[in-house]
Amino acid sequence: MNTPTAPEAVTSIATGARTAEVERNTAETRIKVRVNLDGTGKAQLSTGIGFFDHMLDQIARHGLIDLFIDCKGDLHIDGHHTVEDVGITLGQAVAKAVGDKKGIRRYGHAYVPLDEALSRVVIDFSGRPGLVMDVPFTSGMIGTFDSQLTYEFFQGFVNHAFVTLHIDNLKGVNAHHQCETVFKAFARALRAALELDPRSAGVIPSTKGSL
Ligand SMILES: [Mn+2]
Repeated sequence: MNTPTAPEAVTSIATGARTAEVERNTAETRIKVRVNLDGTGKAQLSTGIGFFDHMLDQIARHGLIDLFIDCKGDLHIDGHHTVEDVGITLGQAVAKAVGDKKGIRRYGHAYVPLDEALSRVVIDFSGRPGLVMDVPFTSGMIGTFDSQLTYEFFQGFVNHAFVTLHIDNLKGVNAHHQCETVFKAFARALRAALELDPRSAGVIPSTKGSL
């Protein structure tokens, strides 16, 4: 499913149960991602965009995913390729780590507040990419991060993790808070969906028999 298309060169190595490593190199970005879905939230992140690292850290911490991300991107242009391609590569890594989805809860949702801001994220490991996002950012830039790239990150992620993702920022005045509640809610929803359900151990959570 993750067949690379030129000019991308993608190499993926399965490193064991619920872990994965993906390397993705293009003329625009060179990215290495390692994930452990059953981690403790350890993160080592280097994208060259401080606020973006701060958001990826939320995914690790609140998703209880060990996350290594190194991206050398064309930041002399802007952050677009870096943020989008990290989303793509993280999506590839999560898809690889989750494998055939046997025993996972499949659905997850979370509401996360941060002071005046409140966001809701709902995820389904459906096997189909889909993103519905309604986040009325109150500011274009958050530090050196363009808030518009939040959409590009999640679009990249869903296209390669093959998930359905609904993201709504319900309240918020401060753009840093808006964005942080989105990433924290995403992390919590992800954790819930990926959790192994002891009542359906070894079962693929679909009446179709595959996802
Ligand atoms: Mn913050």
